[in-house]
Amino acid sequence: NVSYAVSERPLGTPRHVRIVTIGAGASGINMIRTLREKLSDYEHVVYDKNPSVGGTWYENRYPGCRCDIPAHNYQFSWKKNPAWSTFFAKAEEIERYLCDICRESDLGTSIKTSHVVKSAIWSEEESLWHLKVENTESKELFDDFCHFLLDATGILNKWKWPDIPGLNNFKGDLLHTANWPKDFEYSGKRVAVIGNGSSGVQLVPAIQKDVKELVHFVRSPLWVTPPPQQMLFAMKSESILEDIKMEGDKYTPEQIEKFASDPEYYLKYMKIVEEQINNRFPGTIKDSDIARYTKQALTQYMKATLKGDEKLIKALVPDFAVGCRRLTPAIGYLESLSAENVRVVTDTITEVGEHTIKTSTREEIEIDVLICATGFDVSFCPRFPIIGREGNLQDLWKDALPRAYMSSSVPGFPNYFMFLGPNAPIGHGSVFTITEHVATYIANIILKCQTESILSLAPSTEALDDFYEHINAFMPRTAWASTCRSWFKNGKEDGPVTALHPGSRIHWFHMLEKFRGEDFVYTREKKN
Ligand code: N01
Repeated sequence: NVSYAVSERPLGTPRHVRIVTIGAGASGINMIRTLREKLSDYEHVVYDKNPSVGGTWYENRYPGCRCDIPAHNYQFSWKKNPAWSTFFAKAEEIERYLCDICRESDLGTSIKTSHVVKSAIWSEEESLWHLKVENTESKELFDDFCHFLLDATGILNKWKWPDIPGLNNFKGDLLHTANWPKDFEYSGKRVAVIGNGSSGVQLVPAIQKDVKELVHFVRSPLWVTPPPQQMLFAMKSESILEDIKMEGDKYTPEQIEKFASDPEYYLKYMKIVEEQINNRFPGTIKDSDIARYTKQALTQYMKATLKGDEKLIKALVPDFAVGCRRLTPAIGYLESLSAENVRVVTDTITEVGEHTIKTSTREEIEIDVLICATGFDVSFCPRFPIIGREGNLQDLWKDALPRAYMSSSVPGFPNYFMFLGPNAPIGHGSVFTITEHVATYIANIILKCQTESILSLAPSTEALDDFYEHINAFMPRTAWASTCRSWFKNGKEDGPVTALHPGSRIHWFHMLEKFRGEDFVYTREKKN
C-alpha cells in the first residue's frame, strides 16, 4: 500500500534516535567521534564493563605485552601520534594513547565505565532494544533502551583455560596472560608457560632472565618473522627509510622530533608502513610464488636464529602454510629459548598436580608458577542474551557457526551491528583502520534510517547466504584455511575459518563503501 500522506517532518530531517554502544575500546571510542561527525539529533552512550577505557589494552598487562602491528599504523587516522617510542607499541603506551584521547577531547563524556549490559530484548511494537544494565560499583541494576545497539565488545577477550585434568588442584600461582595480577612477582621462581601464540611468545623473553627455571610447553610450531625493521627495510628502497633513526626497535628522540615537526615526512613514513602491511595479503594466497618464497625465507631465518639446534627446530619450525596461525614478530623469543634456564617441552601435558606438571612421557616437572598463555574463546557467542525476532543470538551461535552479513549484522536482529563480528578482515593489518571503516558504514546506515522514515532494518537471510557463498568459495584459497590449530578456527585444526574474511582489507573497505539496500529487510514509520 503506497501512502501519499504528507509527513509532518520535512523530508530529510533526521528522526531522533538513541544509540547504545557496548565497549569502550578502540571501536567504541572511534564510534563516538564518527557519530558526532555524521549525525544530528541523537543520544549516544557507551557502556564498558571495566573501570577504565581501552578494552584489550586495559585488560592485557602481562610482561612484554605489546602490539604486533607497527605503532604508526595502529592508531586512528584522525589522531596521529608521531611520538610512539617503539616500532611495535607496548600495551601501556596504547592504553595511554586511548585514555588521552578520551580525556583531551570530550569523547569521554559519552562513556560510562563499570557498566555491564546484562541483556538486550528487541521490541517489535516499539522498534527499539530494551536493555538491562548493571553499575558494577553501586550494584544498581537499571533499564535502558536504544533504537540502535552497537556491539564493540571485541573478539579476543573471553580468555580460556586449557582443558587439562587437575588444573584447579594446582597449589602454586595459576595465571592467565589475559588476567595478569598487578605487580605479580615471578623473579627467582620455577615457572611453566603453556602456549606459544602471540601472548606466549611475548611473555617468554620478557620473563626469562628473571625466573629461576622456565619450562615452556609448545604444542604446535609457529612462524616467526625477522625483526620488524629488517622486514620493512628489505621490502622498499625508499630513501626515507634509510634515514629512520632507531636504537633496536626504539625510535631515537631526534627521529620522534622529526616525525612531529614535519607532517609531510611523517605521512610518507606512515604510508610506507601501511603499504608494507597491505602488501602482505598476496602472501596469504595458498601456493602463490610469494607464499612459497616467504615460507623458504622464514624457514631459513628461524633455523639460523635457533642456531641449528635440531630439537628446537623440530619443535618450532612449521611445515604448514605461512599465516595459517597468526604470524608473529616474537621479538627475542627464539633467542631466549637457547638460554640455560629454559626448557622447551613438546610432550603432551596429561595432568597438573599440586606442584607439578605431568607429561605423556610420565615425567613430573616441579614448578612454582603456572602461566596459561592459552588464548581466547573465539566462538563469537555474546556474553549476554541478545533476543531478537527469532530468539537469542547466544542460542543461535552456540551450536551453529557464527555468521554475520558483512561481519556486522544478523537476520532477525534489527538495528544491531557488530564492529568485528565473524569473518572480519582481521588477519592482516591494523584493527584501527578496520574499525574506522566499519564505524562510517554503521553511521551511514543509522543516518539513512533517521532521514528515510526507516524504523528498523536487518539483513535478509538470502543476503547472508549470498555473502557466505563467496566466503566459502574463496576461503580455501587462503593459508588461513590450511591445516594447523589456530584461533582463526576457534582453536580447531581443520574446519571453517570463522574469524577472518578471505579477501584483502582494501577489498573489504571497498565493499563497505557500497551500501546494498536491497540486502536488508525494513520496517517503516507509519504515515498519518
Ligand atoms: O592465543 P593463541 P594468544 N596444551 O590462541 C596453546 C592477539 N594478541 O593469546 O596452537 C598445550 O594464539 C595453543 O596451542 P595450539 C593476537 O591477535 C595480540 O597467544 O592450540 N597448549 C597456543 O599455542 C593473537 O593472535 C597481541 O596447539 C595449549 C596457545 O595456547 C591472539 O590475541 C598480543 C593448550 C594459544 O595461542 C591470540 O593470542 C597478544 C593445551 N591444553 C595477543 N591449550 C597484540 O599484539 C591451548 N594451548 C595485539
